Amino acid sequence: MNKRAQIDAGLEQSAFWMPFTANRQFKKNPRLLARAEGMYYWTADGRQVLDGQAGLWCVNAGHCRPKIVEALRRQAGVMDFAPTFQMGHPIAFEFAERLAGIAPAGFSHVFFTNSGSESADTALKIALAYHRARGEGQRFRLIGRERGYHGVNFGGMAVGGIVTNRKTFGPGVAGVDHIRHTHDLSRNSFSKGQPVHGAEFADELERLCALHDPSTVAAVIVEPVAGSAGVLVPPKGYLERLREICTRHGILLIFDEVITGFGRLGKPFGSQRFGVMPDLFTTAKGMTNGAVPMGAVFVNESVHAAFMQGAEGIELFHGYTYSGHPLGCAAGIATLDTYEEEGLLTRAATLERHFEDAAHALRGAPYVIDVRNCGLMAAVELEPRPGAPGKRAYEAFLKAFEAGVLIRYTGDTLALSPPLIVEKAQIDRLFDCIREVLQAVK
Ligand code: PXG
Repeated sequence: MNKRAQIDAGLEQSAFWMPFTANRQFKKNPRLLARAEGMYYWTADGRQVLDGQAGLWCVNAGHCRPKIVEALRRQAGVMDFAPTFQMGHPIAFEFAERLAGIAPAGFSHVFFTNSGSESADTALKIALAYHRARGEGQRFRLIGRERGYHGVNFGGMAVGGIVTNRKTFGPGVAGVDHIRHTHDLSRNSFSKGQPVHGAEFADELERLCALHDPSTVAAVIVEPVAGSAGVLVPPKGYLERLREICTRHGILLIFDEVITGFGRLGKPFGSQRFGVMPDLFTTAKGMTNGAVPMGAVFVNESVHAAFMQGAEGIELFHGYTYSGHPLGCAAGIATLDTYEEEGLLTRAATLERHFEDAAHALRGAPYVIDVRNCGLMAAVELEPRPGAPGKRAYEAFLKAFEAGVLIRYTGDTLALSPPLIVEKAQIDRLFDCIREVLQAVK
């Protein structure tokens, strides 16, 4: 069956096993996007849809930006692929240099991956290998956080803390533990920006260090703002305290900046927004504006230096066929050009107040039990429908889509993360649409 005929006939027999999707439900009633430009998608049947989630938290400069499209076209005709194992090609070096150039001071090197999941697993492996290189191979424990999301590969799944993503896949990686999440509705609901209460949740790390002995702990990984779990903003003082405990015990602190990187919080990276520096951080998504799957792990000079000692030879037995892929690098360089020309890595800061006011104006709307925000990320948490958790948010998502607005939902939380080119009127439309939709859901 050709594509058009299959779409006309419905997708129920389609070969595509869709990720993180209720396949049978979706295929009975598909929602197909066919085209995109700037702040908008167009559906296969020609409706315009405002993108309130930057694709999947990745299209930070908006869709189909001319420079990126042109760079991809050009590179595809010049060199499609070249190995980066024992060989090199110039734009991989150029892109790494450009990335280091916008990173916080001291982050001198990047390791290329193809996704956020690969970045998470790469960062964890670098952390383990780092300690071993320094004669501390007994540091094998990895600590994550409840409700954390670090992708779906074994390492990231193990340190992640979203139950549904873990429960079906066996015991996972040995030596992993978790600190508690920072969500505290009873004390912090309707916080604007960083909540006031909860810095003490970081002390759980101290408790785990006492339990396992700190000399066995290699790394702690957290998202500066937890995205997938529903935009959980770190309480004031919390990240500082994590940093202090890690430093005191010689534990590496990894920030997962797959969502918070590339301008989402009003600075190039979340660490800069919060003024707390990790030792390594992971990125993907906005790195190529979502145009090519690509990620990177940034490491600071002292972590990198630990590998560059001793006899010469392969310093890290790790890498992917597509690490530093020419198309990804071309798209990435054009993405950074676009970000820089349009000031997008800091634009969220200038819109944050408007976005915050628009989000918090939903306080008092039906079912809204919390609104939280940071940079151009916001969440509207709904009271779950009794006996049917998640259903209300799902219905809100469907109705918003019918009304021409694309928003994410996770559990009973609606999440907003528009492209960073968003205009104030479009921010208003996003939240107005949610208000209307909430009047209509049951
Ligand atoms: N770390 C973080 C913090 C992420 O948000 C990943 C790692 C994994 O990235 P890849 O590229 O392997 O998918 C992510 C991905 C959502 C949603 O709306 C979030 C992500 C992916 C899909 C949906 O909750 N984040």
